[in-house]
Amino acid sequence: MSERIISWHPDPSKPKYSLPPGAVDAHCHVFGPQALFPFSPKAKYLPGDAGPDKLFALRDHLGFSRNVIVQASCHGTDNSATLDAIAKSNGMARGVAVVDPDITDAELEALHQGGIRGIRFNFLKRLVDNAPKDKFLAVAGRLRKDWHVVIYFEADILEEMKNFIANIPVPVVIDHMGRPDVSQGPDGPDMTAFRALLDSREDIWTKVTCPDRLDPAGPPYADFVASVRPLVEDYSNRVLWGTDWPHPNMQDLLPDDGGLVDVIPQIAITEELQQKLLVGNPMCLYWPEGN
Ligand code: 0GY
Repeated sequence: MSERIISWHPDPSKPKYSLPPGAVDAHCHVFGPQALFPFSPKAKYLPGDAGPDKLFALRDHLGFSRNVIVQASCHGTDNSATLDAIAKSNGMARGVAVVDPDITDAELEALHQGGIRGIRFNFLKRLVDNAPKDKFLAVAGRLRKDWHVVIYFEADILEEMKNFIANIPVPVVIDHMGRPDVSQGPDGPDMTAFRALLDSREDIWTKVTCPDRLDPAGPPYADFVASVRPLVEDYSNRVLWGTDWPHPNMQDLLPDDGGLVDVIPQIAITEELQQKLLVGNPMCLYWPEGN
């Protein structure tokens, strides 16, 4: 693996939709820069540099106020790049780490001081070599009660995730709704199973993100909108939104971030829903102390 992949749009459009003041991009990443923060030897992709300067320029271009930076798999369990970006944000970024389950309590506390508020368990075989549920549960049991766990899995393993999720002792955030097949529609088997999971605990949140990944038909992402709008309405206090910039592994599509923002008013059709999705809900999880 030597070629460094560029997966983000070179010139994203300005969204037509105006984000509410204080809007949080609650799912984004940084890559490197490699010279300062080398990628993991176990990385499954080797991206170009997409550091905090580029992330914060995009934040301002789109009209967001804050970022939640999720440690990407290409950096393994070394969270230095994520922590560096948070440190450069003037308090306007917080993060989600990926940790070795043997991490010490002191190291977890240091992550908290660095702005981390949760850890991510990634179950995608194309991104990680293994996902040991027993070790994940053990470390989840040692987290601060004001942290949460972010879980990334695909719809085909939802059933086998249920017991694991039921045993996590802190709130749970599911990335990209567990990647349903949105072409099945809002009442299809994938969305029905995902709703049942949300109904199993009141503290399961989800990111209603990634029309670009979930709807291969592309803009205007009609299947994504039809499937996700009812979810936003029925679980309005538990949904989050993010750009997913710099869009790991999306080099064949280069999603236009402005176009992605313009999907928001189609899935959250009232100002009240938009306020919860973009401000109230992410602030509750990541800045519970307020502004
Ligand atoms: C995402 C999706 C992907 C990648 C990662 O950590 C990662 O590398 O999460 C993916 O390839 O689907 O949410 O960023």
